[in-house]
Amino acid sequence: MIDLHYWTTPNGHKITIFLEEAGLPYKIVPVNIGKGEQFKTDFLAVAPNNRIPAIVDHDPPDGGKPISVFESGAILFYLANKTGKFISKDMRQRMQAIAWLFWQMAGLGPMAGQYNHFGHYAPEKIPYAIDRYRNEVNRLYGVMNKRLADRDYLAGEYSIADMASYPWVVPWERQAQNIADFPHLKRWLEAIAARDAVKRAYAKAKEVNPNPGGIRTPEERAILFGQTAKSVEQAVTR
Ligand SMILES: N[C@@H](CCC(=O)N[C@@H](CS)C(=O)NCC(=O)O)C(=O)O
Repeated sequence: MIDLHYWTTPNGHKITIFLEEAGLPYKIVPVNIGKGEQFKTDFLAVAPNNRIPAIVDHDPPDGGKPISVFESGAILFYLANKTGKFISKDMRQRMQAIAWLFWQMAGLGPMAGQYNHFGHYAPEKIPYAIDRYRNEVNRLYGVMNKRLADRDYLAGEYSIADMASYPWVVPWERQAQNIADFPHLKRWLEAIAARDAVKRAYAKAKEVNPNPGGIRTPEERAILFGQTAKSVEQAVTR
């Protein structure tokens, strides 16, 4: 059994998609990040960066004691290795999936996250920051669109690279992008959306958090946008 420490955000969806696709048994441990549950001692023991997602696999492939993994890219890589699914055994293909997984983790996720912050949450509208991140997300969409012009999925076959990127393209409107400008990306998005496992993953999110929709209250803002080294220090001594 796998415990999935999870909240209903793009990085969380990556892992429910994998688990549903692979048919692995899992139990969701909700971590409501708007309420500050990411600072609870039990969660920090598996996720020292106070960010979801994280997993604890009670049945690891080496037969040893439970293993915990944080960082969504590392979790996808771990699960792909554990199951032998959604990553090719062929070295060249495998490296494509890994490169695109890293690309999502280092590029699309952080840039779209920063756009979200400056475009939707920052108390002042700073045109330079908004333009910078909207343009960078636009460029990254262009990179994916070009990549998908002559192949179905980012690494050729459907893989963990697609599972990492898909939840970050679903909210394209909120990222001030127009999916119609990216026809290959649009086709890819629709193909993944049509998968039963992906539908199940998003349905699971609704069960866990029937009222999603971002950061609304001053308390939520303080928890999510007021973090410094002190937040981490205080959390471990709680
Ligand atoms: N690089 C991390 C990023 C995870 C991340 O940013 N998670 C957000 C939700 S999508 C979170 O837990 N935020 C809690 C917080 O900011 O305190 C990963 O991919 O796992």
